[in-house]
Amino acid sequence: MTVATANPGTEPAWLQGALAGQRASLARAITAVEENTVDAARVLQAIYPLVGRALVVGFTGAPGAGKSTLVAACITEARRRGLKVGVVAIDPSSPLTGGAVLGDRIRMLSIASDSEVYVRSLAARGHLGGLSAAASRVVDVLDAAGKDLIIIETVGVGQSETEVSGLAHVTVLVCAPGMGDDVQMIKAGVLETADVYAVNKADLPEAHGVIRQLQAASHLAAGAAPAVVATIATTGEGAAELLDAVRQASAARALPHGQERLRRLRKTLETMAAMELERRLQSMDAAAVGLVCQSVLDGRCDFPHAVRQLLGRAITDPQENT
Ligand SMILES: Nc1nc2c(ncn2[C@@H]2O[C@H](COP(=O)(O)OP(=O)(O)OP(=O)(O)O)[C@@H](O)[C@H]2O)c(=O)[nH]1
Ligand SMILES: [Mg+2]
Repeated sequence: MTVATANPGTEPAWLQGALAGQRASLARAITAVEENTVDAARVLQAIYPLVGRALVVGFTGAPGAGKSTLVAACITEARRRGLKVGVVAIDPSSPLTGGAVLGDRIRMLSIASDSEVYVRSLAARGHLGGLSAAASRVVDVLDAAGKDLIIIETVGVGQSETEVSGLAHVTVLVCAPGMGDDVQMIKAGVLETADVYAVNKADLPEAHGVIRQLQAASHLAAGAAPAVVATIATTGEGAAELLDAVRQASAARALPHGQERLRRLRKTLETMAAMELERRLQSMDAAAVGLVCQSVLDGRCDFPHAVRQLLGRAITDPQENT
């Protein structure tokens, strides 16, 4: 068995470039882990010693609330503070609102040419091991590449969003007035998973009502009451306060670097092991599986035992041990 080396300095130039945060090399490393190409194992081996330093923030909220605009404003503010920023945008062009993709918003700003800002969009479908697993590996590459702040922008309010916000240390729920996403209408569970509420479009008069509702809702939270921050993403107002609130919320949850690194490595290894097990189960000898099924039907074998037999076969089948 060959093991990719983890010694710094022995990696190919593109991988060293990626770890140094160079844009083109970073793109190659991210594609490798996103699409699980032949380079993936080598990239993963190189990054995990370095993972666990970045602050990871998820932005969620209804389509059109202004997430992309607000993320762009927060990037500008973070750069003002000297932070290196990575962004993972999940399916950023919502068909519901036709909202501009994050990339478009960023192209309009001075951060477009900033080499310390790296933005990557992930399609919502078609990832090995699922979207959140792919997003998690991409976040880890950005972390290893020295980004201080990594922002994940998700779409809508759904399963994938909840999953993806689970990758973040801090989740910001972006609300806006007049979009049918009044507090009562925000899907159950979403308010509770957020650590900070951003009331965007605070230039609109109806924003006051949303702020009041969220302030009331924040006191119902089980843990620390989420901060409610008013923002006007189009002008950047409130972005500094929002980043301050995020920083404050993160203080309560930060793990020491070593522990965080282990937690993230474990997550990736578990995903990859599950993917490999799935692949082996799918490609198992049909006759052998048939025998196990038959023994269940005949009452010679109970379910837990049958499951253990399948798992045992999947792991030890010599055909699969290549
Ligand atoms: N008045 C006002 N409009 C804003 C503000 N922030 C964003 N918008 C507008 O709201 C619309 C939607 O903004 P996006 O940033 O695309 O919203 P989004 O939440 O990313 O949308 P999806 O990606 O489609 O879910 C755009 O037309 C923005 O210009 C704000 O603070 N005030
Ligand atoms: Mg968007």
